[in-house]
Amino acid sequence: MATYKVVMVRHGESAWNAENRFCGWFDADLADCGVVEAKRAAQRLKEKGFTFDVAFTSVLKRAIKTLFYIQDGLDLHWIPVHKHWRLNERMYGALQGLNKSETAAKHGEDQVKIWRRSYDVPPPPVDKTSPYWPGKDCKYKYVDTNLIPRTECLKDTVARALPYWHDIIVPEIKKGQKVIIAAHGNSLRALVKYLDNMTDEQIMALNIPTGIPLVYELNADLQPITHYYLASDEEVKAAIDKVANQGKAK
Ligand code: DG2
Repeated sequence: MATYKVVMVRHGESAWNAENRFCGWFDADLADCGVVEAKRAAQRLKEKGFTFDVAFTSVLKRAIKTLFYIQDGLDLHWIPVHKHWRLNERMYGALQGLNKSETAAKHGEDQVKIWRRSYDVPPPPVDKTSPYWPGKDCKYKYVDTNLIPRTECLKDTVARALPYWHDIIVPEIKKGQKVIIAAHGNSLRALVKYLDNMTDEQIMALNIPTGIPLVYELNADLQPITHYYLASDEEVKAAIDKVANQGKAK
């Protein structure tokens, strides 16, 4: 019997997901289809009777807007929303802005898979003179610049997301608050790796689809009992395959 339920959702498809570009900390907006996915996520949650007391998201608008569409669909505009850079997407370094298929054609699909899915190999770092370096972005003006990454592997994302999970999210869960987390493919992979105690090899095969709520049922010690997506198996498989295939050369 689950003591707690936590819902995670990757934002709906962003403009850069639609263009198949590495996005990372670039603040891409939702694509039109991403808005549809976000509204559908709200509908899926409503159909299953979910409601929330508190929400957590990143400081990137694709996740913030997805969360808002979910709040809108559930008439939960009033709940507290906590936004934090520690839930941001993995910093994709010098790959940000590049097309994933073109990068695979240039460097090989194996190399792109390493950059996308290996646990501890980061992409090349972004140059501090690049427009994609977030160090001068006002979103991060209260963040110690030494904490703003120039690149991250998933291990780095785990290291910066977990303190937020433990210090900020877990106390809310333990108070009995119903929690939703709207974040990103890799910041959610970081949480899932931790929760499911996945090995560095197992996490390589995990792809999280856009806009489909993922429910984790936890026991009193916050150990996962089960998890499931709020969509049919076929729909989830197609959405996961779509993410996995983004790194293939065309
Ligand atoms: C994607 C994840 O992040 O890309 O940064 O390109 O979840 O914010 O759309 P998101 C990006 P992959 O790791 O799946 O290539």
